[in-house]
Amino acid sequence: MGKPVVYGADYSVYVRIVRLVLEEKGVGYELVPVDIFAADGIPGWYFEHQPFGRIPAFEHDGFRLYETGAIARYVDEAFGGPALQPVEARPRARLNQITGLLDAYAYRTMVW
Ligand SMILES: N[C@@H](CCC(=O)N[C@@H](CS)C(=O)NCC(=O)O)C(=O)O
Repeated sequence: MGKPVVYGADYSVYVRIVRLVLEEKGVGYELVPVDIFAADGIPGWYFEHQPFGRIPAFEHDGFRLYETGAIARYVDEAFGGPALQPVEARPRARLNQITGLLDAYAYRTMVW
C-alpha cells in the first residue's frame, strides 16, 4: 500500500486528530500544506479534495476522503498496527457518541 497524503495545516485540531491516528497506527504519511486562512484564500484545486473548503482531506492509493471521523476510522481499519476502536458494539457506540458530541458541541467553545 502506498503512503497516505493528509492535506491541511498543523494548527488545525482536526488535522491533528488524523495525524495522531496515523502516528498511533505507525503509518508514514505525507502532509501537504493547505492554509484555509491564507490571505489569498483557499487554493482552487483544494475543493476537489474537500468541497466545503475545510481541513483535513485525505488520499490513499487514489481513494479520496474527507471528514475527520471518516478518515480516522478508515485509517484504523485499513492499516495494521494497534486497533484504536473497541470491537464490541456498546463501547464502540460510546466512542462514537463522545467523538460526535465533542465535534458538535465542544469544538467552537474549546477551540475558537
Ligand atoms: N467536519 C469537518 C470539520 C473540519 C474543520 O472545521 N476544520 C477547520 C480547521 S480546524 C476548518 O477547516 N475551518 C475552516 C472554516 O471554518 O472555515 C471534519 O470533521 O473534518
